[in-house]
Amino acid sequence: MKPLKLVGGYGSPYSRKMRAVLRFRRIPFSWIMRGSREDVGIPAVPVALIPVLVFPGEDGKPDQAMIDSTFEIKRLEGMFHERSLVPRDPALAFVQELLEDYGDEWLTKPMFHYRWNYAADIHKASHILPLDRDLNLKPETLAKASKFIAERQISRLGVVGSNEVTKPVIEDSYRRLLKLLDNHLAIGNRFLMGARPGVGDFGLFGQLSQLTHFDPTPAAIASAETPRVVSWVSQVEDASSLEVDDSAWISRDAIGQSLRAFFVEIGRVYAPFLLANARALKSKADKVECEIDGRPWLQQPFPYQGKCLAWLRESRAALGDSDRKFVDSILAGTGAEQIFSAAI
Ligand SMILES: N[C@@H](CCC(=O)N[C@@H](CS)C(=O)NCC(=O)O)C(=O)O
Repeated sequence: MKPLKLVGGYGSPYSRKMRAVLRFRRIPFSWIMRGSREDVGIPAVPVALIPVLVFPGEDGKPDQAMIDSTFEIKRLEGMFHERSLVPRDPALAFVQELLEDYGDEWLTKPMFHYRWNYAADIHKASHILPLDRDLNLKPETLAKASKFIAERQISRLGVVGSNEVTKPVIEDSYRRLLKLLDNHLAIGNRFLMGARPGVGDFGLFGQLSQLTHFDPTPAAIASAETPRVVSWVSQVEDASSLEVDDSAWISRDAIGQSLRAFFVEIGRVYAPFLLANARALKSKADKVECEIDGRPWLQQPFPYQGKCLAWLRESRAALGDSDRKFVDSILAGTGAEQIFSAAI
């Protein structure tokens, strides 16, 4: 098979997630920076998002392009069986899915918040992102592009719910996540669920690739407080040399307090958001208003995250009875169980 193409950006967490996935899975691909001179002949996708994954059309058929890292990973799972990111045990696979969703959909809030709130972070991202597409930009063009991107992104802070009131909620949730990942690694774990990475690891990795290595404010917090997490992120970025087999996944009885702490965190911040967002969408309200971590939360409803809640519920419902009971027993008392039990 010809190599796939991954079209994305260095500053895009989901692009970094997919690149790390392809590297770990040892699937041949070429990396194309969106908007660069190499970005030619890529089939159109329904929504202008990155990363775009392009599957070569064999036997003269046209290439096929798709978006959305979660579904890109699923398609790869169907095509390639070695070095899968999904445990064979359906209950553990579900737990990975929940962790991936939290990484993709909550951690993107701290990522976007830090990048477009603090002067040093705004300056770095707004100047480097245009150069990633064209290294030879003239200074005047770069100045215009930086101003444009900074203004556009800052105007979108409300879309992820970042404002003066929610700032401590978002920042505290980032610091807690760093601490609980640090603790999980410090007690001898290499990845979230054993000695091999799953979709959950890559979900966290995508956002952390920016938070701990690119954006100055959150990167300084990570190196000062949890250097182990900074190193973990470097290791997940390219885990192509890691040898794995099925025994590398943890068994059900090895799920301990350090992993359970992630579900407590999900219950604390992500669950109330997901539920309030779904209720706002259902009632066609123009705002999501709720309380998260003891503070008022206000943002625009986010239709995609309404779908995330529905997909999580479907996945749990599709489990066999004993697998569902096991998942419920892991989530019981963490707060994350509300995602599945609360009325919308
Ligand atoms: N759920 C999607 C999210 C993709 C996404 O939001 N990508 C951002 C960049 S990280 C994007 O393309 N935003 C539009 C833009 O930058 O113009 C995924 O997992 O791939």
